[in-house]
Amino acid sequence: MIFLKISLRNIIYMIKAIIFQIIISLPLFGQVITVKYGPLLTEKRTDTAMEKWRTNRFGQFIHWGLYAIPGGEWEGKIYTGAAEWLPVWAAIPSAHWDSLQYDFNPSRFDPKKWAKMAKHMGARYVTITTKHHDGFCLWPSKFTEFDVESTPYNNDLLRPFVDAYTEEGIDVYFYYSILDWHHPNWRKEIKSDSDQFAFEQFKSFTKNQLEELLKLYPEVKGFWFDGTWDQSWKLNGQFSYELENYLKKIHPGLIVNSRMRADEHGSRHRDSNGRLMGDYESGYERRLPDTGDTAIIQVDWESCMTIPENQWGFHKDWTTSHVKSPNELIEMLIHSVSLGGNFLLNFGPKADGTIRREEKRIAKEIGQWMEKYGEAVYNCGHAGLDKQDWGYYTKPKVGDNIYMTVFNIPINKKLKIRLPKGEQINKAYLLDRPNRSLEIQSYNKEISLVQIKTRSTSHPFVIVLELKRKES
Ligand code: FHN
Repeated sequence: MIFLKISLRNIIYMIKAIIFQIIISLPLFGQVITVKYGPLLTEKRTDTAMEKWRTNRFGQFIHWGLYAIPGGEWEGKIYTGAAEWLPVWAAIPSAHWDSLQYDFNPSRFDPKKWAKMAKHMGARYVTITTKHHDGFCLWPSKFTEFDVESTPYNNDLLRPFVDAYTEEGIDVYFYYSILDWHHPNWRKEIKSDSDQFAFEQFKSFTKNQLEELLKLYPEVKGFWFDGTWDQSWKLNGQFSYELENYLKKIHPGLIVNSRMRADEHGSRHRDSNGRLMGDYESGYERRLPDTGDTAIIQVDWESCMTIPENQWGFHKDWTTSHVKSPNELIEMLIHSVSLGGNFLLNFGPKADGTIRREEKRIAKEIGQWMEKYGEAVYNCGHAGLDKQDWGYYTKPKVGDNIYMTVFNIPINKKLKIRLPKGEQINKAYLLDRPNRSLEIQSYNKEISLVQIKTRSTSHPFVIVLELKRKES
């Protein structure tokens, strides 16, 4: 009897333990959480606008605003943090910061020069900060006085900017910060009814400004939202869902990044079931997916990158961190493309409207490289081959060729290639010397070697691989 009692208790205990195990492992078995305000679409977009976004691959990011005036320096002290966050680093009262608008006079702003520089660098799209976290607007907005119209410059900056870039054939995107340190109704958290009331006003302001931007600049291809990490915005999943839907209705083809959205459970970028919201993943800030993370090719994505360690707006002192070289930046670009992503490289113009010498030089060097090898970037994506130590494969959407962008040459000058079963190399040649084939050697059944002769170069270079099916 005792035996029976114990075993019954044990059985009940075991059943409880099993139920508990099942419950905790449900997410592993794909337990689905009900989400009403998740992605508008669950597949990659296939429309022309999104196809163009993918073809572009390389973009220029521009952070420009009042923060360019102090350039990271306040009352004689240099703050090494990001220049656009200076009001936080130096605890500057907002009235004091906002009065910088009376000093904003970019008299040397020549957007045609900017656009030409971007074009020569090889950028196919540009994303400019229309309003950053401090709330200052680069366009004359009906909904605030804290804009370019109330500066000594008193001219719309976005109109000539959009015209100049469009003329160069560069697609224009608008960065827009939801977070707004200037707006009286912005709330970080909703703690009371009055916060709720204020935030409702703020939501209308946001919607009005976005509509205004689309009306004034119908050429714009999309919005790049930022500053969406606070609880107030995350609690408004339904609103951001409806806003995305609405903006896309009034501006067909509009592209928005994943930062815009949270679902009704507060999950950002991806909904509570891991599905991407917005049209592309924009969480890769100053970082890239690991080269082995080929799962990322399931979605569209973009990495945005600074030239120094972490400076977006103009900072006077670039010596406080590592400044990436053109080769390092080219490698990041190719790394992105090899995993089917876009690369958005940031520039922080000065307050007078000119671009710093270092940025011009970097843009020029990248441009010289792109002119020669851009074929391995535009309209290219993941090649489906295992990455090797010499660099990255990319594959154009059209055609069968594969590009190998070489960053590291082995001492034996033989580049390893592991091919999928049934494939063999038909031909390999340097992209800039198509008439001379490179020697191919067999290493073993799966691996071939491409022999480089006396290549000595200070820049990465591209080899074209032509594959063919093995005869059986
Ligand atoms: O806080 C901003 C930062 O200043 C900059 O604009 C970057 C660009 O991706 N976004 C924010 C941080 O995520």
